Amino acid sequence: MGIRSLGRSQELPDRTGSKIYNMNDSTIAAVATPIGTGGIGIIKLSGKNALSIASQIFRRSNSSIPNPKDKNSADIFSFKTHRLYHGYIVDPENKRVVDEVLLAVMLAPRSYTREDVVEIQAHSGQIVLRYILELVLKCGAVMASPGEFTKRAYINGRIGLTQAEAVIDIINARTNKSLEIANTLIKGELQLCIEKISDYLFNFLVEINAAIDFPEDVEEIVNVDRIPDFFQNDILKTIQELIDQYDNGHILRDGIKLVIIGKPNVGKSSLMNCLIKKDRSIVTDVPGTTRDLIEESFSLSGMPVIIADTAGIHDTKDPVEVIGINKTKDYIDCSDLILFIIDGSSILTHEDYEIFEMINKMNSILVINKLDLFLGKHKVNMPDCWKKMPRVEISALSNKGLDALKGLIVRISLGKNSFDSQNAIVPSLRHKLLLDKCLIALCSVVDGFDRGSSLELIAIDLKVAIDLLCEITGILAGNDVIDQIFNKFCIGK
Ligand SMILES: Nc1nc2c(ncn2[C@@H]2O[C@H](COP(=O)(O)OP(=O)(O)O)[C@@H](O)[C@H]2O)c(=O)[nH]1
Ligand SMILES: [Mg+2]
Repeated sequence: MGIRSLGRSQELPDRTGSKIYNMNDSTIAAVATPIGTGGIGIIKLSGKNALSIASQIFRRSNSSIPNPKDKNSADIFSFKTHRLYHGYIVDPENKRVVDEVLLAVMLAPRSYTREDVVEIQAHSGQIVLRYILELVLKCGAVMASPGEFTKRAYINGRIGLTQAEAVIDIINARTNKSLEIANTLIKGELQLCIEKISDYLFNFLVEINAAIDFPEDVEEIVNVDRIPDFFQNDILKTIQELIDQYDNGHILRDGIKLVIIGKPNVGKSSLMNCLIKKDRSIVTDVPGTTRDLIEESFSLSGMPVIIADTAGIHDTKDPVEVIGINKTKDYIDCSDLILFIIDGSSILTHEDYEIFEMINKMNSILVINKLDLFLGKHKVNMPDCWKKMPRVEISALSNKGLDALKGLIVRISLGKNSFDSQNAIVPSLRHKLLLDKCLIALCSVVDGFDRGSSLELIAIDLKVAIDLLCEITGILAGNDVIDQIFNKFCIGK
């Protein structure tokens, strides 16, 4: 048996993730429901002292009148897990009843965070919820940071990182289709798929390392002379498919940003109102009515859309209009699709031409408005270069042509692909960028075998690929990445 040549083979990645976070000893608390008046508001506690903290302020109702002096009535430790108990929140300092509540204990590990959890369902009102939150903080809980409950679920191994990210997607889902995509991720299908690939690659790296370290012994056991078919066919193909799924499906989850632009009085605000089906923008025949940017969201064939009506672009010295026009120009740069609208019932002016120059080569649709005024009459005389733009004739006044415009927006945004949002695994942008890099590293592995590179070099690329996959699943995601992900959450989730 050969002597292990230390330092030559690639150090195997630590795939336990155990080093990343130390478990937190604190018990966290937050109001888990939105601020505002409503039916119920929930205060959530998680951590090893959740029960003892809650027991200091909760009095169980043995009768209809609470008896704050009755110490035994707060024996939360005897409560059955996952059951609701009726009682009262009592301020331990002045013994006053704060609210009538329902309380549930969810004992570890059968809870969202895998820690002991207490949920207090109070009446929803800012004052009462804040009062109860302050009481639990006084009794030893600490205020939860955004996403900390879900972060604990992840750290305690209940969910993978991609599933934790799906929780944000579920909260933010704006259409049924975006919800379907988030639900596939929360089931852990991406997590599982990436884990399977990285397990395979990990074992392959072990074999390569063995071949590097014990060249004489390993030949009979493993064959590392050529790339395995499974690697070439299945692994590379699956990663490529995941990347493609991002391109096909992310629009349905993330939505698109539309912007309506044009010179004054062409019907931008009228079109905005037609699309969102409400009178949001002021429509008048006075040029320069819309001076600021107006954003709204709506759903188009399951695709979440954010649309902006903008100030008409033209030469003006009015300082307010100038600010509005500059805002429009900035907004154009960060939008996915431009609706460039012109008045089809009148001749084009230098303002239309200037706008065309500004958006030429950008993703745009030419919307020729006021069809009711020019139907059957002369058509607007436009230069040939304009005709390359996809275009549609509409009347924002009578809603004519609106379905054609909507169809065009969907076709341009989603492409021709029919997409099964219920079953497709759609990685997020973070996953997709890591998968892109992983594919490059794996292609280098294939290339290395083709060119007969040394196993040491091949192992380096392979380890890079595994590390990138582990960054997706969270095993190797640094604290900054984890913090960035959870900072997108709201407090109380
Ligand atoms: N006849 C006709 N008038 C329209 C149409 N769309 C808008 N208008 C009118 O054009 C004027 C300017 O519309 P508005 O939406 O405020 O244009 P904006 O300045 O581009 O936002 C208003 O008097 C609208 O009623 C249309 O399709 N047909
Ligand atoms: Mg307007």
